[in-house]
Amino acid sequence: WGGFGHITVAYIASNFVSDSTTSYLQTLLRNDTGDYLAGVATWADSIRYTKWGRFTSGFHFIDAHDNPPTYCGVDYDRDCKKEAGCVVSALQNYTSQLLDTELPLWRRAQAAKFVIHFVGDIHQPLHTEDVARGGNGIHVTFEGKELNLHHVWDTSIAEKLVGGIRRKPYPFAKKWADELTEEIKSGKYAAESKSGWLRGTNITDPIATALGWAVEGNALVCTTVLPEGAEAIEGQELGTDYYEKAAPVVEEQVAKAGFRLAAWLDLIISSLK
Ligand code: DCM
Ligand code: DCM
Ligand code: ZN
Repeated sequence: WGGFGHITVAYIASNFVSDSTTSYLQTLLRNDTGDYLAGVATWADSIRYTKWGRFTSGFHFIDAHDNPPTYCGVDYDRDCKKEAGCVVSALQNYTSQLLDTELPLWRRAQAAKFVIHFVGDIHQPLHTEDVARGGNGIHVTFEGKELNLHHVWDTSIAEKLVGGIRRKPYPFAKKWADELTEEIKSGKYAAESKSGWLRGTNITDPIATALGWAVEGNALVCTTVLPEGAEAIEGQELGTDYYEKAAPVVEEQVAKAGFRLAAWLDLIISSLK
């Protein structure tokens, strides 16, 4: 996601974490305000193009070698690069660093920042797809603007849905997060979030947990991102029909990411005591 999506995911998570998780992470991240998660949610993107942070650039996604829209699917052994890693192995690695109380606090704070970011990214369907480098090589127009499909899913759909995100990302993300939090608690996501969103979440098996999230997002590549394949949209305006199917998917993936991030952080922090 672009910055706005990541900040929204973090605010949703802050609405669901337990009080002890909140105070633990506020101390670790040295921020005792309500922005302690949102304020670090985009840090991983800010370092990936720096010299020291280059090794993390492959951690934001997993390149599923499937064949949308005919076949979607993620296979950890096939798709997670052995040298560079992927978002699934990165979540496992930084979860274990956050759990490791022998590590210096600065390392564990850094691990927390990576976990907060990567739980967001793994829910962006095009971060679980190899085709055209996650859609970066698919050129489209959206509301007349020439963009690539990855950017449309990272940023443009949310921006059209919410508005104002360039001017004031934090307050607008907070407002969207509070709306999605209500939908999770008692609105359109209430039933499914309680029954299904945390199924398969297992702190003793971060790879299986993250892979489950990746598989679910990747299936959306076949149904909603590329329902007629890449050739059908290359060079085309995406249009109202496309947007009206995509926007609810972006919204639900952001909501799920925030809810699951809260559960994941609770599982990590509660197992430290
Ligand atoms: N980004 C950055 N530095 C760059 C290029 C992009 O920090 N040189 C950030 C800005 C966007 C994000 O990367 O918020 C795009 O997210 P991703 O590219 O992870 O989807
Ligand atoms: N990306 C992806 N899958 C790839 C390559 C890149 O999801 N195979 C994501 C990472 C960034 C965005 O696309 O969020 C832009 O990547 P880059 O800056 O590497 O062009
Ligand atoms: Zn990212």
